[in-house]
Amino acid sequence: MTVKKGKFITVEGGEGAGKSSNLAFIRDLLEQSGIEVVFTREPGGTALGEDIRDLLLGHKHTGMARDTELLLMFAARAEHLARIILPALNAGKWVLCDRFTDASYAYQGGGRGIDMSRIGALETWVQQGLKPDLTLLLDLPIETGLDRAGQRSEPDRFEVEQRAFFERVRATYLDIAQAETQRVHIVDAAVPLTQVQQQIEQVIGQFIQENSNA
Ligand code: Z5A
Repeated sequence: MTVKKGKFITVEGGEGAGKSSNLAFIRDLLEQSGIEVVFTREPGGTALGEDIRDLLLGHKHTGMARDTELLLMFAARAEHLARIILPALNAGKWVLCDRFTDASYAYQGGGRGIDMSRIGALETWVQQGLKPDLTLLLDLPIETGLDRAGQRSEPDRFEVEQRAFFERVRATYLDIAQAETQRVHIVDAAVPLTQVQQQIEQVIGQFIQENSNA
């Protein structure tokens, strides 16, 4: 895989954590510092990836096997890396991505119970060592997140899962954060939006300072 020059930032979290509410805020912070940002999401980010997203989130294939779900996530990711993420990083742009491989560990590993080593094998194959430089994990209690998410549109194929599923997703995210303290920063997402954004501003500000001349 080609050596990258830009920085790769991902945002993760459970249901209703506020990713959508905060991604534009993060993009503004980066752009205000003169950084050229490519803003994208997973699953999706490419035409093929968005088609895969429809298969994954829609209700046409409700009984999809968990391995199929995992492989589709990584198929979309391979396309995303090849067409969007790597070209942008190699051109010196920063990439801001709504979810990435931590979500595969959390949802397919923690949530669905797929062995983490099998996810790791796919990660190695598809990413060949590429990892985000910074990950913001928006964390909040399951009840709060589900209450917030419930006030929105019709639930997708993941949002209809039981509470225990989301507890496992959250626990896996927190395990990753504990194991990778340099990369993953936990943001308390249960507090009002202005306070969430204060925490984000601090982490992003420091990251820009450390990397703007890199
Ligand atoms: N998935 C996977 O399984 N494996 C993978 O590898 C990948 C993904 C990459 C993609 O959905 C799904 O794919 C996801 C995991 C799975 N599962 N689900 N569902 P997504 O990421 O596109 O959708 P989502 O997770 O449901 O995110 P969302 O719908 O965009 O929600 P959100 O961005 O976290 O929340 P929000 O829309 O910003 O906020 C929710 C509501 O709360 C909204 O009304 C806000 O106004 C409100 N809100 C937000 N923040 C606050 C605060 N601080 N206080 C009060 N109210 C707030």
